[in-house]
Amino acid sequence: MPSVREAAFDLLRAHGMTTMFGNPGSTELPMLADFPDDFRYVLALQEAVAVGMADGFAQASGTVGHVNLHTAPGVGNAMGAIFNAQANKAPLLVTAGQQVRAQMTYQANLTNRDATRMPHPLVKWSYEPPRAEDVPAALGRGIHLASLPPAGPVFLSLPMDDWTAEADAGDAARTVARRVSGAAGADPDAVAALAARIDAATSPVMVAGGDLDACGAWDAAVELAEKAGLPVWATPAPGGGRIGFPESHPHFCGVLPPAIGPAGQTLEGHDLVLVAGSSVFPYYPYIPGPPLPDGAELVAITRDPDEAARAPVGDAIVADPRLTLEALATAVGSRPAPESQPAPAPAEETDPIGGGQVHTVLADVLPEDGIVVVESPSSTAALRTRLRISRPGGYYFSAGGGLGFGLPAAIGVQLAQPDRPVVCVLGEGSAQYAVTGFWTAAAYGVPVTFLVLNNSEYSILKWFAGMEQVEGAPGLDLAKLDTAAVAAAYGVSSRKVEGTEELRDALTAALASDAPELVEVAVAPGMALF
Ligand SMILES: Cc1ncc(C[n+]2csc(CCOP(=O)(O)OP(=O)(O)O)c2C)c(N)n1
Repeated sequence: MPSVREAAFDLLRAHGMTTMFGNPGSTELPMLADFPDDFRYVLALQEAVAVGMADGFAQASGTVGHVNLHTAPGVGNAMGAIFNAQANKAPLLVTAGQQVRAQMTYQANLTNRDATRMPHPLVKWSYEPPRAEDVPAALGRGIHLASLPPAGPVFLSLPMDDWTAEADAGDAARTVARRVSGAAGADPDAVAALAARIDAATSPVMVAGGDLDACGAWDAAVELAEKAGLPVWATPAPGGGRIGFPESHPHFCGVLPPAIGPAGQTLEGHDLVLVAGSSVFPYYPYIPGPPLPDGAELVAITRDPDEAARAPVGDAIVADPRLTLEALATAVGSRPAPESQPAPAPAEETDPIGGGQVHTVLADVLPEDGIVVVESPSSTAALRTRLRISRPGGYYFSAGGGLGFGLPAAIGVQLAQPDRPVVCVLGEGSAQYAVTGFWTAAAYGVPVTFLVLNNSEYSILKWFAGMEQVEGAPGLDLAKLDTAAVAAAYGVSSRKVEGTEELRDALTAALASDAPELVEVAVAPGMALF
């Protein structure tokens, strides 16, 4: 009979889940005993960083990411990152150790007394198997649930004495053999009706969301846009964790503003809005107004039933966006291409340089297959204007908005995509939420280029203060924060630069290096909107 541990690792292996992120404690050691040679354990020094790495890894690899946490306090540390993972729709298996079953009832030290309730609102399923021999089946159920749409994290609390128990060989083999797939196409009648609505519209438009990237729908989106002559907007940046349409394509118009009124105004002139792979819409801040132009209609295609149900306006089809867009591209009639948007004006030159200049340089030096992982709040808009990401899997951003995602996620993305250069673009404030990730990058030789924009303040919060008519709020300045020194202390080679020439040279060298490198650039305070 195999042990529960052998059966569990066989299952993980069968799903290609041979990378485990984690931070171990005494309650996790029995799971990690005799760690198989074909598995890789990636140590994070804090649990939120472990989850962030697993999140990036899961999204960029297309497999279920596995992160193993230390019982109650480890899960507690990880909660913000689990929140981000569910917003990112990252398929994650989150396991955590638990006290020995025999002394859980007495609440021995480190017992997580309400283990399944702890991460509950943030995960699709939270479970503690009733018996040791149920652990492999519970892991299997968790892996399938995490990856079925809408993908997201699941949580399993696993008592530490379960691993050496005997598993039933037949049950274990049947669990390992199971495959579950969830790409469901749309009802053909719904596709035909929607194609007819697109054909009948005077000026239809598409809004592309990040889930198009996750479900491999770029080609289908381009095919439909080109055939039906649709201009294409990207869904508002705060919730667009990924990019669903090539931003250098002549049909691409820009990123929709993230507030109700301005988004509605931007869509002015269109009578049918086709949203694909996004909620309607990830709004923030609150600027009221009609969500659509007068008389316009909206249809959303999403594989997330909750997104379909909660949209404030329009109809929705719950189906796989790739299959649905492919079917639509066949069914719609042809129309001429829309007028292209003019290229953006060069970024304004300032001293110190601004986010627009930084991202102009980044656009110049980033190889075509480069990936950016972005957590630079005041310069995200400028980055989207300047970079025009045009390859699938080229952009990752925290759809949940919780800081501390970017730095570890970039490490996970780079581990999943070792052949593509990864640049992690961080505000100096954002970097601080996950600095221990620098140690993992250095210790495992993960060659991420960290680009830190230092404006010595929480710029975006000062901008929000203006929006919210708040005056005199404390805690918005970050004088003397030396991120390069922090990264160097963790073993990442770091340098500080000023001006576009120094930045260009430093980034070029960092991208050519096969080790992690950090470039910290001094930038002007304030928002860089383009
Ligand atoms: C976990 C978490 N805590 C706090 C915030 C609130 N917050 C949003 S942006 C921001 C400032 C980020 O500063 P920095 O990275 O320097 O970016 P800048 O606005 O200066 O570009 C803060 C604190 C958050 N989003 N997530």
